[in-house]
Amino acid sequence: MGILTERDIYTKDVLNWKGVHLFHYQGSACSQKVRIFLNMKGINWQSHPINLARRENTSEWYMGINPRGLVPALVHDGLVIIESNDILSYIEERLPGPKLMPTDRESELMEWLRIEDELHYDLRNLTMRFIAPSQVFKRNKSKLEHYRRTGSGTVNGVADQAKAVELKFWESFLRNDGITNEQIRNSVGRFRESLDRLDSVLADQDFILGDSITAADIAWFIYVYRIQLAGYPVSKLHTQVGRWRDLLLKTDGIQQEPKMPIANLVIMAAWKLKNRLMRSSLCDIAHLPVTEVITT
Ligand SMILES: N[C@@H](CCC(=O)N[C@@H](CS)C(=O)NCC(=O)O)C(=O)O
Repeated sequence: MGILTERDIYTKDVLNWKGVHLFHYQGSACSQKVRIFLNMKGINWQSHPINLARRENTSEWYMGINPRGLVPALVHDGLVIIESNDILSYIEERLPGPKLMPTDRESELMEWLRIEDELHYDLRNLTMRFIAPSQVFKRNKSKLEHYRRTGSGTVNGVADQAKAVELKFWESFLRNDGITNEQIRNSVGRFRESLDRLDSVLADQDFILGDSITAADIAWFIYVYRIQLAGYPVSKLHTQVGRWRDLLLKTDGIQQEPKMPIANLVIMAAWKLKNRLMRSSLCDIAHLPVTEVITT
């Protein structure tokens, strides 16, 4: 589980914090997942917004809490937990509220969460190509150098491989001036394969593990919502997934969370119009046969 050791943490103040604190960003998919989880459990938590657009996630202070410089991060009674799926497991085990990770279906649940986590960079690719122009996301060399140097660089006391992967992602982004068409096609292909699998599971039941909502639904809902915003025609390609998404959208505790900030929606609408006119929408690039009307 992603509980950090004291050696990993440079911002020592948080070690004295009591209660539940979440570092998060409104438009971050992983933050949305954790917020929904906390909402559905009825847990009171203190909000610490980290503005990714202003790069607050790479400040010395925040990198002293999460050495990866990513949101979300949870602080509970002085313990720091990173990685959204580990945060869900921690909350499920240690905090009160209705159970959302059934132990009798643990291996299935963990398998869905593992696939979701593996697709995280694919989700990023689609977000950073179709939700806003690449300029919005780009970090120049000196920003990357600052990121490399900041924070402990360790997780559980050992050099953090995940930070190296982050750096590699951003170096590729800089080199290619954004996300390439080939990356998009690969990411769409991987999503399509997983959503086909999800579609067949949902043909016989309302939710991923059966009749009630679990962490698997929350995690996958956020991804499905996001790729649809990016222009992936969810309902056209995966009818059952579309039906399930609509059901979850009507559920208390979920509705508000995936919404993008208004300013981001305006940028996204203009960017999508341009992409559509230039024939470089997600469907054009990934050669998908259909387009979908996007709901926000
Ligand atoms: N595997 C991590 C991924 C976290 C992640 O990549 N978070 C994104 C937002 S969804 C982030 O903080 N990005 C930092 C950036 O854009 O600089 C998790 O599940 O928590």
